[in-house]
Amino acid sequence: MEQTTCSAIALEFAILNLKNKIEGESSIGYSTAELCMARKKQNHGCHVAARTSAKERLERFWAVFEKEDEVLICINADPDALACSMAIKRLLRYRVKSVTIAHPNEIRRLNNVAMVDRLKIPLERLGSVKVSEFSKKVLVDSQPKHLPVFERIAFDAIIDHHPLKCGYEVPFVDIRPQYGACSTMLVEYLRAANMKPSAALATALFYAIKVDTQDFSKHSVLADGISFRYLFNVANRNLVKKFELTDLRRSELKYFNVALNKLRYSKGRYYSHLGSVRSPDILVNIADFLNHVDKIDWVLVSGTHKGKLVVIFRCDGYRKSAGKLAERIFGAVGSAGGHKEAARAEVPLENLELGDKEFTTLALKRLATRHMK
Ligand SMILES: [Mn+2]
Repeated sequence: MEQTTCSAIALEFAILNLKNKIEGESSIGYSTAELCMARKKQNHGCHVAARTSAKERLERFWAVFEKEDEVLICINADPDALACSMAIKRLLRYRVKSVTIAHPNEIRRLNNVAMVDRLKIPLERLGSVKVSEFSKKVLVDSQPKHLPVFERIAFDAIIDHHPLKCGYEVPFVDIRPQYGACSTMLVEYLRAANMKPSAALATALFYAIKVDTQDFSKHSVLADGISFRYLFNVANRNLVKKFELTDLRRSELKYFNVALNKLRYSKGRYYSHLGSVRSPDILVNIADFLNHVDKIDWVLVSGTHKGKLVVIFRCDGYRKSAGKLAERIFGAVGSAGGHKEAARAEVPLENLELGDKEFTTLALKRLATRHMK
């Protein structure tokens, strides 16, 4: 919440300064179009709305559909794609006979499951619908080249923000890679259509922009900030917080007990080996949790999964490198690496030459201490 408010305020300044400039020219993001036009000259055959306003893009998008159409929206389900599909469904309401959203991937990430459940987003698995029974197909937040299943579908419209991959003949294409989130583009479509998003739609789009721009710490453009600010008052930010927080299964809570029971502290460092775990993801949750503790410089949490020792490293990343430490300790016997503040190692248990001894928190501590000052 605090973070949201901060970014919103910072953005508001930027937006106020540039508001007039932007409102003067209602189209943002030509560079893709120009890039694509250049590629078109190289016979790549790619149509993009070049130098068009949001209103013109909307009209051209709408022109693809007819009243009797049964529309299939294909997505590779992540928050941005989910939000975009909801927005397209809204854009096409009363304009077509039906709209179905389908995704080929299983939604496993709990944050995404929470989003789908709580916003009641109606979804089908792509494998269980008959693509040929739909008269129009739309691809959003992805391009045909991203997935073989998408490549086999003849799309009528593509809206995306990933790097442009030409080479398909599609009646309507709007690809703007400079945008931080595809949802930003869809907010522009909704605004051009004078459609005020419902709380559920606004919440989805707001969350999507947050996720894809990593709270504006990753690449984004002013347009992302404008859409974000536009959604700010409509979106339910408590619900967004809930999506962000949801990353634990009830069945995983018991591992916290184990982790705290096995915890060892030494010289500002926490070590804990959990033994066998059902998924290594829980090691990440526990390492992140221990990293909340004051005056702790390093957190090393390990567990075994499918014949491998998995070790999660956390530190502040200031004059320390978790990635380098992970490599020094485990690089010779397994795969290890990561960033300054977070790293991971995976080692086949046989490489640890444990004999008939069990790996323990003490063994983890000894291994690590050898490579730490
Ligand atoms: Mn995206």
